[in-house]
Amino acid sequence: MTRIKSFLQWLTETKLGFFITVLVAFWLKTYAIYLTKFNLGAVGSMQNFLLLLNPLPAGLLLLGIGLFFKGRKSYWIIIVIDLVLSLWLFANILYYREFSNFLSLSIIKTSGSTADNLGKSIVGITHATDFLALLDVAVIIGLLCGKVIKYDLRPLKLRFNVLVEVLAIMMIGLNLKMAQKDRSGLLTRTFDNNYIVKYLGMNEYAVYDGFKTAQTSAQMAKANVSDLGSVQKYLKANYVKPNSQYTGVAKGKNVLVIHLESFQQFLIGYKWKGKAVTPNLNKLYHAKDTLSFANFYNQVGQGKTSDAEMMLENSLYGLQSGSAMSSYGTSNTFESAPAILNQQGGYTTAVMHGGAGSFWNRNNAYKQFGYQYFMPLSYYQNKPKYYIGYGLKDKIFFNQSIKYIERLPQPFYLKMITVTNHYPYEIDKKNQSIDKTDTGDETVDGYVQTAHYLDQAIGQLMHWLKKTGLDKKTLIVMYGDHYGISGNHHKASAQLLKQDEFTDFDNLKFQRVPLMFHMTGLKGGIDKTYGGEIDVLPTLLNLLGINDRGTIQFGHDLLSKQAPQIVAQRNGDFITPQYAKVGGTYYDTKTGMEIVDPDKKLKLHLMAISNRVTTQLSLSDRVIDGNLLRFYKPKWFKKVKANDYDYNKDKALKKLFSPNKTSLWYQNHKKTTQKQFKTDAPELEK
Ligand code: GP9
Ligand code: MN
Repeated sequence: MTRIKSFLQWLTETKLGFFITVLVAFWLKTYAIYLTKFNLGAVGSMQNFLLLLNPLPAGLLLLGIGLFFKGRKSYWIIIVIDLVLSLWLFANILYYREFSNFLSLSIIKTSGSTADNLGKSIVGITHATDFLALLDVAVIIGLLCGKVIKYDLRPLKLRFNVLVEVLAIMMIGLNLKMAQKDRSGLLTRTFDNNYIVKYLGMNEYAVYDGFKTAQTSAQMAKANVSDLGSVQKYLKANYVKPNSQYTGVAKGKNVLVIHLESFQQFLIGYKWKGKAVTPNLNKLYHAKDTLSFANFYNQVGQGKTSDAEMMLENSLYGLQSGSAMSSYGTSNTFESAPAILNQQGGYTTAVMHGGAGSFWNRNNAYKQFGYQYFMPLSYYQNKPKYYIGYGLKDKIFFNQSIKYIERLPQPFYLKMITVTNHYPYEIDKKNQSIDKTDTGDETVDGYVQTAHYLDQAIGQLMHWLKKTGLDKKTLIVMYGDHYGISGNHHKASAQLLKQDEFTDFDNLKFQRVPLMFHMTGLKGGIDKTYGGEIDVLPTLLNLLGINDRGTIQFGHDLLSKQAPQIVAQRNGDFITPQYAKVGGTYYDTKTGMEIVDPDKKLKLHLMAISNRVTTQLSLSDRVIDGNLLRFYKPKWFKKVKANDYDYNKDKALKKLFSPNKTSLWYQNHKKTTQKQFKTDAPELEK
């Protein structure tokens, strides 16, 4: 008893005791708020441990500043710092509720009107429990004023105060190290701000983001109109005329882009134990009204999915490191597919994805792209059994998307991003309907299983499209975003392909992913032209008959007779129908053999291709890191203003569900088509 008493006395009557009280209150409160107010989704012991730990080092560092002061001042400085940190936490709670993202200085600086919008609705979105973020500060002030906490006017030793700060910095370092170990590329790839907060903490995120912003704005400040001039000059000199036979064949049709997660070309036609892994996609691939590309390559870098999206929406490459959508998606000017289609063809534009809206900074980047609707996970009913890995299982996702698709005013441009076929390729027993492969490589063997699941989900969606007649009004575009099996699995890849070996050249060819354009009446076939993700937008715009001559796009119409067929990889490697380059080595594409001693002429030729590839990549980088499109003002294009878009669920759905004569729902006598979606998803069985 006396022990407790003397401990309480220490807490309330010494300066150090006061400091510890404030620190522990701040720490535990932040942790409680992490768990209840944010959707950080910590899984596994390491993530949970770091989540618990991470408010502590920053608290120690910042509150510790107060220790350097003397007397009563020291107490009040600690309280002011605590109050500032707590207000920051409070503001984050509100901001997160609206935008599923964290506050950063760049957001505060660049989007005054976002803050305005928030300001207007601040009362509406505040919950009573949010004040938990400020409660401890109020209590401590009360205790101090009520003299329960007594001032201890003795100064602490300077050496001690410095030690506290050093300890805090060491803890931050250790935290960072553990986080990097658990999630490599955490700070370089920037896939999700949620992850940075989860691993490192909210204040660390703010610092990190401030640093990134300073870096990007320095680059931007250096750029000027003449940089745009050199890009335009290059694009003009290398212009590829689209194939006029295909111009406008899909004019006025809806466009449904289906993003096939981690889906590689080799899966098409692939059989395991006598069973086709992707029967539905195989059928589609070979259908007479599908234009399929057999030599279509992914060209992503570290930004993976987001790089694929960047290329498809803008015909701009991802960046050499990190994700362009994460680093530049909030601030850059773009001339993207949704905005072009909306302005030139009256399209309604939307993205649906059963994963977190903050991933790859989608909830900001899509606004800059001009997407009118973005329906991430928060628009869907979620249950533990519906969810795996990064989002809703594809069948559940499609099933729940019907009610939104059928309400979209037509013509629409809709992108649906699947996610079940994602590393580590795990799916629960009930959803397994093909055996795993038997290479013995754990990360590889589940791949056919999740791919098979994705294929079934696609089959179900296609069935619904047919039943509702929407297929006749829609151009369906399907593409695989990037490899599923990385270059670290040569042995298992050789086994899958039934080859004796798997060379670096094989790995380059492994980067092929499907690209299909499917539409009733389309003159289809399997096209062997070499191309990549950068080329999808120009090809699509030509099919839709939308003239975009002069837009800054690095790709070209894949159906063009003049297609140069040089496919760049983000690291400068390339492949053409004749030659390929991987690292420093050149290959003969047809034989897969190394070109050991090229003659002078060939050498020059290879160098020329290589130069062309690197020039193109660096010019595209310049467009993004210099934000060059802000200088580009074609007459026909109205600049996108991010603030015109609001992905708040209630507001968006109110608008979407107000009857529109051009929607499928309206045309179906104002009845839902949900029943026409047949699924065997075991999670939905009664
Ligand atoms: C998550 C998803 C995954 O939303 O799109 O991205 P990836 O890891 O494939 O880049
Ligand atoms: Mn992906």
